[in-house]
Amino acid sequence: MKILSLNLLLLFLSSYAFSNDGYKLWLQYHTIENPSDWQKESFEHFKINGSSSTLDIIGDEIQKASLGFFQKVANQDTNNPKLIISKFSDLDQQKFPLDANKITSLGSEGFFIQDFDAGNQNKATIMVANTDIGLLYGTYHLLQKIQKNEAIPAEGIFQSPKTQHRLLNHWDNLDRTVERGYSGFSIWNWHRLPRHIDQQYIDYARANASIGINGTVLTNVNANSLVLTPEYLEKVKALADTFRPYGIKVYLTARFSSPIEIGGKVTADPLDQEVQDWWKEKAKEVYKYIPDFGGFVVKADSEGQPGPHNYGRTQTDGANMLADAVAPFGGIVMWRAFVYSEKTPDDRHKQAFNEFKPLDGKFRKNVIVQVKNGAIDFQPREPFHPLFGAMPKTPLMMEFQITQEYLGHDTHLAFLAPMYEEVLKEDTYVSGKGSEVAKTIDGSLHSHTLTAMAGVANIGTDRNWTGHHFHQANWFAYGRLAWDPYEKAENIAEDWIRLTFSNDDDFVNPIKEMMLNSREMVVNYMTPLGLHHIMARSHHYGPGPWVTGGSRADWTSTYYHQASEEGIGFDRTATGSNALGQYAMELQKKWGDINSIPEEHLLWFHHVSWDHQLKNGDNLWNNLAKHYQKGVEEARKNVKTWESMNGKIDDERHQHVLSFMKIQAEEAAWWRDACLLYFGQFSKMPLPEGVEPPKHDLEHYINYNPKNVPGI
Ligand code: BDP
Repeated sequence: MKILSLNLLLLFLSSYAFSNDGYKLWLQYHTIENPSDWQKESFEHFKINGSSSTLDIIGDEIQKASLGFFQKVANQDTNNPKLIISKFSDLDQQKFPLDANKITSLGSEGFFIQDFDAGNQNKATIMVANTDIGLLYGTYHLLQKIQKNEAIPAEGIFQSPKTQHRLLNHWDNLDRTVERGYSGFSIWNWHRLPRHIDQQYIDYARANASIGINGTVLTNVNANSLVLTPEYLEKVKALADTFRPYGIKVYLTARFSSPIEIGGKVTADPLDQEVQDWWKEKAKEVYKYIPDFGGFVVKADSEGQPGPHNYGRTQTDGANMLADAVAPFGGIVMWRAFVYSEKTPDDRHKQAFNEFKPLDGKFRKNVIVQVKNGAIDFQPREPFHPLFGAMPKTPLMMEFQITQEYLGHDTHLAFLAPMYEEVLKEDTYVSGKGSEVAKTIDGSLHSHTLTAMAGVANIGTDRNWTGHHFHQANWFAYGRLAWDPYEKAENIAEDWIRLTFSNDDDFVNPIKEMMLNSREMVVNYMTPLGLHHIMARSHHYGPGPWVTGGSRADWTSTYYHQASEEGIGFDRTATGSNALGQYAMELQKKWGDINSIPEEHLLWFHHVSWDHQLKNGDNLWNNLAKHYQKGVEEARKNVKTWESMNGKIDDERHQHVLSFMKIQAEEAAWWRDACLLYFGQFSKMPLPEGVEPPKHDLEHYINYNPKNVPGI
């Protein structure tokens, strides 16, 4: 009997060890082999000064971590604590004298952790902050350090976020579909709210807090004014109350025509007094429900959304009206610069710049202009948006897309930190050399105090949140870069792997390399050498270089690649649309010259003949074909690498990722074959050696159209 139960126990333990659905994200708290005395002691004797719901969360987190790390229950020890977590104001400063100025400079979200030795009695690790939320961030930081088996450096850890508002943007609709969402439905169950608070809301807040995200925009930028009605504000309040102890504020998208749709007004003209008053009253109402409501995000005059243009007004007229409404309550307005129209007869690349640059300095103090990383639309690679170097008098925030609308949706592994990093590091030259985009985002370049970053979320009801297990890393990476836009993609990848999977270097190193190369791999098999927007129509999944015609030229592929027998690429130099003229002279010179432009941007800015010789001495067509082939080979290699990791992590996640990687390898070939067949009609050149011939003819690929692709 005893033997049987022991066997059962072993069976249970082994199936537990080999199954992991990924729900716990990077908060696995897996067992630490050979923990140090310090690690164990801190958990056996910790003390939290004060009481609040946030401090309770800290206590719970330490318990969870202790059980996971050491299979031990952690204990509060008020007499002889080895880990003291305290607001500075609650710390016994006689025992632990700290530099008050230094602590003040942590601000409201920073933390300080140091091993402190003031004689035998007072040896302890101290974590201090000015607020409970600072302590929560400190706790997650410390627990992550422990999980990674890292020691606290002698000088301590002194951290505070470099941007003020670090937000997820959910493109979630009230019916729970998610625009460009590939991981199930929206996690906001509006129908059950406000009476049912799902555990997932709490887990969501916890995950975000653990990487420093402090705001969430609950609703789609293609907005529904219904969310501003009392019925929905009740629901929004329930979410805000749930998130508050985790330091997360709630924001909503404001549909510009709301005064008409839910206010009974005849106009939404921003200069109309009644409309202005309506928004002021609406803001007052929202703040009654949610006193710390963050503010509004607005998509106006873009892709059919209403906006100030409907009334012949400017983007400033619209933004400032909303800003005035939320200002008395400390709210902000994030006004999107993603404004373009098929009726404007100019390169789509140029339109936002042309519209916003003249408005520099004309926005209210609580407005920040939200700019996508590139001028077109979240492509696998885009040059940075020229607005980042053009509006010194206006706070600008970065909008990254975490969900992979144009990078293979949920099944294609693409670690996005290198892409984010690439843009943040670019020099705009707006204030001379050294004007990196990151310095605009953290406000340091033009001394702005209102700073922010937004990431379009990739989260849904899938058990592992993000579809592909590795796409959790993109949520994680986004949070880390919003906290510190100067962070290195490499460190982020390594941390994520260690926290999520394993500390085994034989796993960490090859997988880190795979992750760091993955975005470039996707560029190779989708849009090498500066190609862009050649995805299938509407759902953007799979290749569609043949997409042409229809209601809008700027939603077709032929508009962007301009392929003909003469060559390929969009001429954005002075001989073409001159979008290049929107960048600094230094860049105009470098990028304007076909021989000095980095090849990764070549076809973005130049129309290039097929036989043009690139730096490696080979012609454009051969280079293009080889990029496609390389991408396919890398995707196949990843399958092998991942297979060789069998047994190093739990089977469940291993199998899940493996099947996705096989899809990716297959579809990389789909991309290569379709694009090379299509472009080959124009180049009329044979495939170079080493590039596999396509499996089917072009017709086959044109006719292949996957049905019911999610996320539209
Ligand atoms: C594009 C998407 C579209 C979004 C739009 C936006 O295709 O679904 O609504 O961006 O950012 O990438 O407003």
